Amino acid sequence: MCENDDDCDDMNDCTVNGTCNTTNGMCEGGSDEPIDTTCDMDGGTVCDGAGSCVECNDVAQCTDDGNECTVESCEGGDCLSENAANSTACDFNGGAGLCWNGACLDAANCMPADKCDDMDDCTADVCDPTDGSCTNDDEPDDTACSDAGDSRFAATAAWWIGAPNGTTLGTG
Ligand SMILES: [Ca+2]
Ligand SMILES: [Ca+2]
Ligand SMILES: [Ca+2]
Repeated sequence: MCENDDDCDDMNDCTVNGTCNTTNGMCEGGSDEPIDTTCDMDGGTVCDGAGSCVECNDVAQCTDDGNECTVESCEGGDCLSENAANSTACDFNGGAGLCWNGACLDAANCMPADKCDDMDDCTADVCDPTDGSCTNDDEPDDTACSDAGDSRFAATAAWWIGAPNGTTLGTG
């Protein structure tokens, strides 16, 4: 039961408080604050438009860690950071670098840049900048590629041997 509007404060930064109907003692009205309204609770700084205070609604609201080899994202109101794929190009003190487990390392061991290219779009060509070794593991199923020959061959082979992933072949 409320006696005045102050009693209708739900202590939530992301809701517009209702007002007290003194006739029946009920709080009435109230709504969610618009998305991106500033808030300070639950570890968040912006309202999600649905009454919750979250870290982000968009990745632009996440702090950039200044590291090219980590990829920030905003998912479910949380700022996340994942390592960029190994062998992604980066700036190593102004020179060529490669990302390796989230850090930018000198690419000297991996020169020229196409050192590990096996000419197959359906394998990920990864050069380890710590020792220059190459790996060319298969890309996950359904990774886009331009070299139709290789991908079709792989798909056909999977079909004929009845591999479980053959079930996805109907779309291609
Ligand atoms: Ca409120
Ligand atoms: Ca980053
Ligand atoms: Ca390749």
